[in-house]
Amino acid sequence: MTTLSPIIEALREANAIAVLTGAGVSKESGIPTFRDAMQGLWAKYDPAELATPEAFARDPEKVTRWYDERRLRCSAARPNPGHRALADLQTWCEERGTSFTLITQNIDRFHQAAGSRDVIELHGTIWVWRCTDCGDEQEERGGPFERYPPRCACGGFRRPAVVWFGEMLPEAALRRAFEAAETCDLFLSIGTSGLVTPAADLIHIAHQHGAKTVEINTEPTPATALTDWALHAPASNILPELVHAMD
Ligand code: BJW
Ligand code: ZN
Repeated sequence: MTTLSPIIEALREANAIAVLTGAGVSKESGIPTFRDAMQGLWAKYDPAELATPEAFARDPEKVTRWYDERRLRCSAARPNPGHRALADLQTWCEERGTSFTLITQNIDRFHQAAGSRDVIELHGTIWVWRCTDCGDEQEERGGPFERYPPRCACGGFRRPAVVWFGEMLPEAALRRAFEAAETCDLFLSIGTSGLVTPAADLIHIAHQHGAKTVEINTEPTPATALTDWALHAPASNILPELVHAMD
């Protein structure tokens, strides 16, 4: 396993840093990763079969109950030291005039709660629910819904404003993410399995454009082979160590 010192040096020397995060970053906040999410009553389902427009059309009650359970779990959870270290890294970059872009696939908004600014959300957020008839969006921070699916004032069903399989990612977010991957000189991929595109393409794009790449994950991933440095450890341990060693 790589030691921290070459990565610290690369962070210090970079002019533009881009970071992509996935579910592993929120794991130590008590949020199961996407592939761990099927617990209790949900154990018999495949997450890829609930996170689709087809599943919602077939059984909107089941799909919205699953998402609401996850929303309430996020309500009870807090950002962890890994999220806070990334917010500190952004501040460190701003003070030195280094460009910093945080791109996340997570829908929990823990990066923002930890103090990160201008986060690019590729897969939307579980806190906003959109009417499938009139498009009205509402932030939902309260307790469980009264009925499933929740209804809009117009009578339409509300769904979480997340991106399901087969749906397009928000255009502006995706454009900014590609631009950051193309122009950075250091790309960090943290806590993501690298199985879901187009997010999984970003590290390859950064690599093709000459950026150095770092992976932080408890397990190797398909992207490990192309990374310059791989740290196989929990993000909530390694990120504070890495960022605080830079002071
Ligand atoms: C730790 C740790 C610790 C643990 N510290 N690490 C064939 C047919 C149809 C479509 C496709 C197809 N082939 C490809 C596609 C495209 C499809 C896709 O990629 N499918 C693959 C599964 C094959 N992508 C899409 O459909 C996207 N849209 C799109 O491409 O539009 C154009 C298009 C349309 C139609 C056809 C073709 C193209 C949309 C993707 C949307 C993904 N949405 C989800 C659900 C969001 C809402 C929700 O949460 O329910 O986003 S899926 C899910 O995966 C979620 C995540 O953001 C995303 C990524 O997961 P992530 O974050 O990597 O988590 P995990 O759980 O996979 O991994 C956790 C990692 O953490 C692991 O590596 C652990 O080791 C590690 N870890 N603890 C550090 N403590
Ligand atoms: Zn409506």
